[in-house]
Amino acid sequence: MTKYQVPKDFLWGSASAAYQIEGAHLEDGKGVSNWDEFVKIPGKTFEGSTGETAVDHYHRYKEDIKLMADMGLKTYRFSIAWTRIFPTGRGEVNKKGLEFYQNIVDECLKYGIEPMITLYHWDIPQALVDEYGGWEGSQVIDDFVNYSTFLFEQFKGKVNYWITMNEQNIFTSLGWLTAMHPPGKFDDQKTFYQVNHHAFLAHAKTVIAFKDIIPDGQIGASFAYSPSYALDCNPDNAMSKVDFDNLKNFWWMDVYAYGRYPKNAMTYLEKQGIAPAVTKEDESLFKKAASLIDFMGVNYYQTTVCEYNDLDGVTPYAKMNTTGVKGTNEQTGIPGVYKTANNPYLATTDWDWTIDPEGLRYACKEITSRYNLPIVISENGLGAFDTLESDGSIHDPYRISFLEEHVKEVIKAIDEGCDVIAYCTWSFTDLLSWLNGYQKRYGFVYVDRDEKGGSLKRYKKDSYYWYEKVIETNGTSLFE
Ligand code: GCO
Repeated sequence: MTKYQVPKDFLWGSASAAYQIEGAHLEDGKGVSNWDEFVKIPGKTFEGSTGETAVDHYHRYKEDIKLMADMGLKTYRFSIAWTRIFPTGRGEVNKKGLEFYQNIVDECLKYGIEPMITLYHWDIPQALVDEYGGWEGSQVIDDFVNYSTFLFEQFKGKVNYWITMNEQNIFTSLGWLTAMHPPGKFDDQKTFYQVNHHAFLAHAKTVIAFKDIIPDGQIGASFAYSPSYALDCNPDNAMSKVDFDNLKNFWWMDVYAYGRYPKNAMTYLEKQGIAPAVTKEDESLFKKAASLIDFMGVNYYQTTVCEYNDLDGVTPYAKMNTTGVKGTNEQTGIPGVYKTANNPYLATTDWDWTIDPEGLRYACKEITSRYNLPIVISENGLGAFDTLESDGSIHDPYRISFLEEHVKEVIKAIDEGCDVIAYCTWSFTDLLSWLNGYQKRYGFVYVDRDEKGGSLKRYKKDSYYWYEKVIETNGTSLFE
């Protein structure tokens, strides 16, 4: 392979999630999810934004997928809402809900777009939360496997790429540690680790069942990976990086890829009495699933910097990445990237997320060297304020710069031996940001709406045409 080329069958894609795009939150028999309830709590979402309408993908999926086809998109990653299939989590199937996703898959296949299905993107049936606490109850494992295997049977022969969990580290952290996501619990560490253990078991049993139903399919989990850098060469800071990685990164990726928890982190949690109870059967399920997964999914947005925590000297804490970040205006020309007043060298998004394109190559190389697994970059994108011009155009050079810098790093990672098989931007159309409403736009396609509604009309941004060219030239246009 000559330098800076990607395999001809590389999957240039884009991603979405059911609750963030579909709307029709109670239409055609769909059941109530935890998010349908959570958004009703005053103050939890930006200006009370909800996914009740979202960007109406439920009714406009043909138009959206046609826009994907016109772009030349190779894969579309989307999630299935559990409550459209089983409105109360299990039992009678909602045929209209199933039909919606069959139509999406058929529409993709009509244009030669590879469907990539995420089984769980944070919207658990409220009925299961009411019945046994959702992810807190061990029954969720069998209910999730029942839901997943039903879908495998429905889509075998049509859908080859599957993701079990989307950002398990995020939905559990925000749900049980920060109260920002359902069920809105704060610092409930012991439950947090037990909930994760249930999710790991649900993932493992699903992977094992998958290989019996779709043996030639590809399956993995998507982890929100923020690679860590030690603040400097001070051994205390280097050690805090090791501790941070074991507790905040490898805690998930080691279970997915090795089938076991990282030992140092487990020891640390056991000393605090908050470690999950792991049976021999659990361990053998984890190991079997780890031997079967086909890729590591990575949602990448930023890196973090680790410094010794002189408060208690044990729990590492991550600081905003204030060093070594090249994303300053001058170097990447990303006008939308602001430097905060107290961190003149910090390059961040409008929501203070560090911009560090090389961090994505770091992530790919770390995964390759630690796990030697193929990689699906299942999310990477820039949430920003976009402006719809009077002529219907949207000029988003900051998004083009952000994506260009990151895609170049992916191509360099491939050149250095990383087996990256797909790159999915977040997101194709603008959509609902869980906590930041509709103002935080990620799409190649602008959707005319704000927190109060809108025409929902679609408009191609400049970045749409940019990505069309990248796909057409299989990435070589970036190095011309
Ligand atoms: C946001 C986030 C989300 C996530 C995605 C996680 O701003 O709300 O960026 O959109 O990226 O849902 O998988």
